[in-house]
Amino acid sequence: MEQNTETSKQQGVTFHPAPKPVTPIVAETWPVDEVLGLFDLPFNELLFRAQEVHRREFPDGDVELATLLSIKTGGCEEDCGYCPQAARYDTGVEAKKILGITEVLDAARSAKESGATRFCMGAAWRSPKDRDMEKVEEMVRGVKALGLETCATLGMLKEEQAARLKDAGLDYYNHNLDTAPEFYDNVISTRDYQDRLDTLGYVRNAGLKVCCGGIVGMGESRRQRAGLIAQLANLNPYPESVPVNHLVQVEGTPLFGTEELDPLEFVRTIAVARITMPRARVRLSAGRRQMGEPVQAMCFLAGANSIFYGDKLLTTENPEASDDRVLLEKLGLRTRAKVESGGCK
Ligand code: SAM
Ligand code: DTB
Ligand code: SF4
Repeated sequence: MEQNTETSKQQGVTFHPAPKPVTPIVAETWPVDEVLGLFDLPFNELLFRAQEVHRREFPDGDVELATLLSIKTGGCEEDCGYCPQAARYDTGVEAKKILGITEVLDAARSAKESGATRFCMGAAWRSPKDRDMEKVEEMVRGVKALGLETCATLGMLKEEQAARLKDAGLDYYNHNLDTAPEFYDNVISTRDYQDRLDTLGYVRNAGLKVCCGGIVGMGESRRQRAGLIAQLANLNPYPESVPVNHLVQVEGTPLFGTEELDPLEFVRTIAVARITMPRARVRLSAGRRQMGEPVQAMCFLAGANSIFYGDKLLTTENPEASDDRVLLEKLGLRTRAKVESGGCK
């Protein structure tokens, strides 16, 4: 295949040389109008359809618990309008040095003891420097050796960095499209949409699983929410893991003060993600603390089957782990760890 032997440009997507044949990263499976048609369904009809897909694809109905650790906090040079870690916004987040291996492994061990099956390491970087890579690879090797699935989100990658992470034992790379292409310039100016697609292409080519989602509640229209989901669903193949974040409004960021999204619209977004990406782990991500139990329960009904588990996201609050255990128990939802170990709950 020509696209594997030389860099070429087709339909706005750059293909890069890869050692083995790969398929183009974008397909046209879900036109935006069709995705919008799902959003426009009567609420109960939409949830019914999402439940049908969810039960068919995930008969165990388990919920994955993923614990997040900020391995490098604050001081980021980018201008993402939602982000408390961007150095240019006065949000009270202090820039810190990269964590040491012991601290990371202690956190991973305690995540595992609490029932998490995936451990995600996040860094406030535009992209990792080569000197950072060795440290991150050591972390990945250590976390993997504990028997956890590994995930990292370090910003934009070069092709060889993706391959190095794969060699170290990384399972997933998280890199979000964040929003629809049409809304993107309202949120970020220091990297463009194509940069994100390029990184996702390198991640795929390296044989890593893709964790890719976005944020809703940033002032985008319903059509633009449909545009984000269409972009994700048209990745070829679509991501194995899809974090749907609700904007956490942080004082000092440009998006602070954005009009709040109707919670039912957030539930709709989860349902549409489930229908368009049937086998993906759809993760109810940032913003759960502000949602309360009834909205989260509706999100699980709409097809969410993964959460960030632990009292903190990267810099903002997540529900207490003990409250999450109570909620899952109340809803009769089993964790993936319990299902895989043959436990009854
Ligand atoms: N610096 C890397 C990057 O941007 O790719 C990795 C870390 S970054 C914090 C990971 C993702 O967190 C962002 O792409 C965004 O989707 C999400 N995020 C950041 N701040 C958020 C906020 N205030 N509310 C909701 N999601 C947020
Ligand atoms: C993702 O999509 N959401 C997570 C994870 N990937 C890295 C991050 C949410 C960050 C929320 C804001 C904060 O805590 O700083
Ligand atoms: Fe930096 Fe990532 Fe925050 Fe953007 S989202 S400012 S790249 S840490």
